[in-house]
Amino acid sequence: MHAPRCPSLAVLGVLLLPASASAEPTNENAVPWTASDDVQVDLTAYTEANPPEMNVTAESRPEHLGDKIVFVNFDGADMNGCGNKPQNNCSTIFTGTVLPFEGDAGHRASIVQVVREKVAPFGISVTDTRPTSGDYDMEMVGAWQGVDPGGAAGVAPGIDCWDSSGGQTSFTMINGNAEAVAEVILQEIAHTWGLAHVDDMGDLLFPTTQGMGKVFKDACIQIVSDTNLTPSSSGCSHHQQACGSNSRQNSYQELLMIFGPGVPDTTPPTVEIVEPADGSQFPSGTQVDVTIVLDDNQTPMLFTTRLTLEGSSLPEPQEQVADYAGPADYTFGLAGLPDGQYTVTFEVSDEEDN
Ligand SMILES: [Ca+2]
Ligand SMILES: [Ca+2]
Ligand SMILES: [Zn+2]
Repeated sequence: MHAPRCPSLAVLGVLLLPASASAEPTNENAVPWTASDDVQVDLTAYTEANPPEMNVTAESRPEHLGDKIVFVNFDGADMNGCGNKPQNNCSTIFTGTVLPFEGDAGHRASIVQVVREKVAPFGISVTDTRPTSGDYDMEMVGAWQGVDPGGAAGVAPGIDCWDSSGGQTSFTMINGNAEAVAEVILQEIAHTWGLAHVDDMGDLLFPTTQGMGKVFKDACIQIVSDTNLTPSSSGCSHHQQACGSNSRQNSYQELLMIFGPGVPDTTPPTVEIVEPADGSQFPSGTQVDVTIVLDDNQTPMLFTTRLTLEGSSLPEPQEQVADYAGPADYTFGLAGLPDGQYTVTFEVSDEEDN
């Protein structure tokens, strides 16, 4: 069970009234309710078959946690051969249409969460919303319309020593689990920061998709020129500074040199119950639709949400914990409740347990 240290909270009181006057109060409480020993609380909204309705709130983000902004573009774009700057969807690699990523909001947020975790030590922030100004990298994540990428999982315009060219466009063409997609994103974008391929399956710069749980390793590793792992060297002086050699790379230390240390997200998320109003009363047997708005300083965000339903008709509070992508609003249908007075509480935490 997930227990947020400092959760954001929203509380709602709801009253279900009996349809007729025949319902007898069974205790001395002034609130009429029907007691039962086999209370069934049907939180249908929390089952996988009945996911809550989601409405994404599109706002201009992000808060800039680090100076380097990575924009993960899942929405597709028509690419133009105008260089490699993201601002006008420029790319010298591909000038066709990148299709929208075939993955829902939850999958997209899970991918970004993995990318965020792996760049957390460095001054880099990650968003799925295009910045309205300033310099940023753009990773196009999606299939190329009508083009077979020839087995390539991703592609970048080249090795940009010290990220001296600033923001650039690169591509991830595969789909799969969040870890697999995130690792391709990170390798392509790391090339546009100056990192070369290395001979270590545990490093994100290993030249194939073999291996899992890769990180930017804090170790000097042999640079290689191809997937046959042919030893090589690179002209970027950050290799020399980190490892005293042009033929070895310390991915972790070199990113720290280029971007500085990470800036943690300390801004807690917010949750607000917008429907129904506190103290609302409903006819007996009504499904009560509860709509919440989840928001955070970062987007996308995987929110961990805890719903608690307490009521005089329930032998004990009902509790459900689940993850939802946002910022967005969700509607939960509370159905099958006996008459009574209920309190619905939502607690929410962000990816950093704020
Ligand atoms: Ca660059
Ligand atoms: Ca936050
Ligand atoms: Zn590569």
